[in-house]
Amino acid sequence: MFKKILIANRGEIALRVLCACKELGIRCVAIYSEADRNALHVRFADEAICIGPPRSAESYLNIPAVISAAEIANVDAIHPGYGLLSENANFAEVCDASHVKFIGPSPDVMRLMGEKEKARVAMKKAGVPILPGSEGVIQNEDEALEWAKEVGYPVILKASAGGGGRGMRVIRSADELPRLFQAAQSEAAAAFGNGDLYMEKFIERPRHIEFQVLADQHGHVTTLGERECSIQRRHQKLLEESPSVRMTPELRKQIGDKLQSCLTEIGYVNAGTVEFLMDEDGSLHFIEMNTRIQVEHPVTEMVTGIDLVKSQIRIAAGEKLSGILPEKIEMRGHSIECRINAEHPEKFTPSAGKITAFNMPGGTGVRVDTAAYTEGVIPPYYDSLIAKLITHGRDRDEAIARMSRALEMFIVEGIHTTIPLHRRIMTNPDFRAGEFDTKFMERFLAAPPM
Ligand code: MV4
Repeated sequence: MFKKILIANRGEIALRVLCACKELGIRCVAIYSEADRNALHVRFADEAICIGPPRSAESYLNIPAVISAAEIANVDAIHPGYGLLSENANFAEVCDASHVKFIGPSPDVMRLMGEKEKARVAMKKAGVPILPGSEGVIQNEDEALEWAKEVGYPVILKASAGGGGRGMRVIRSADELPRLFQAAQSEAAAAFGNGDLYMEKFIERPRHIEFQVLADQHGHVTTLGERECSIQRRHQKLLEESPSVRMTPELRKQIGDKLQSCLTEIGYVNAGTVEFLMDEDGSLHFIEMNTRIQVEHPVTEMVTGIDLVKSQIRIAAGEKLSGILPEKIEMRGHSIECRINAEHPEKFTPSAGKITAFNMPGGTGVRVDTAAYTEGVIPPYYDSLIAKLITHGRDRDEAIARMSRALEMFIVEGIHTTIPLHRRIMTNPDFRAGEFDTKFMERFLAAPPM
């Protein structure tokens, strides 16, 4: 096992990784920017190294600075958390060259999944269902018109180097295709330095459902059920749950088996998330794969009882899944996560500043992942997620009841947060009935508050 790990992240996920290291008896090294001197991940780490000024580009995203810290502290491995450098294949390659284990898949596999069009082909080969669409990258407008005719309108153009909703265009008829093709191509080229596009049939009101996987270095892959992530706004998830109310044991097993053979074939190693869209008929279609631990991983931990971050570290150290996981993985009850962001609950504008009062809820079935504290300062430079409130119950109704009362008992003063928004979502009849899709928040925010 590793003796010392560097945590290349901040905020709640840096603390989450720190917890895993402590439980495994591994020393941890925090890195921090000048804005994070008083952060909890610094306080609780065994060592801490300041790596630069507040802006991420000059600190947490500065590869030479991160690698220098790893060398000075003489660590065996680096855990990247989510965001920041977590899906940067070049960073993983520099780690390899510096003889520091990057806790994640190989750079080659990260690159494959980073090219969305190639990931689609890889999944299709293994029998994972994908949407009807183009084969390979689309070179020009004429090719796009041909594919659209074959697939049938409406279609969606996506950037191969994109993901997470950037650089997409929905096309409803041939006459608007040339203009939107050009727009998508230049947007992708500007945003990702690569204008490659591909096309899919467009699903009007999908649900976003993702599968959690764990894969070791010995060719073993396990799936740990799914998460429902349809409650989002502008591609930012607000609330996630596991299991999905629309999933059946048959569909879960069918998709799980296909993913197992696909990821074994590819040589995937690490925790990972495979994203699907569910159409109106309840069928799943692969869209993309994320090679990192995700923000919403706790809901899977709550229903499976498996510590995903400890699993990542043990996998990276060479342990087999058979030694990490129980013989039979049982899914128990239902879990929901509310993302608490330092934002105005209606305007969604960032709200940085000092927290003047802070009370975390607790009690049966309640978990809070956070690095916030009374008198702590939320800097304006980073992601606005300040806490994750997670509940677990025998069933969905109990998880919702626990969430409602936990949200009432969660006090954050001095800054605006999304807590009031979540309190309102908990009372929404469609949410309570499990009747929603990715357009839920648009409808919810358009309706007058109750
Ligand atoms: C789609 C789609 C409809 N049809 N693809 C947005 C984020 C990116 N990961 C994929 N996205 C979408 N792809 C087809 N073929 C609708 C979306 C989409 C969406 C997907 C998941 C969660 C929220 C979303 C919000 C708007 C659009």
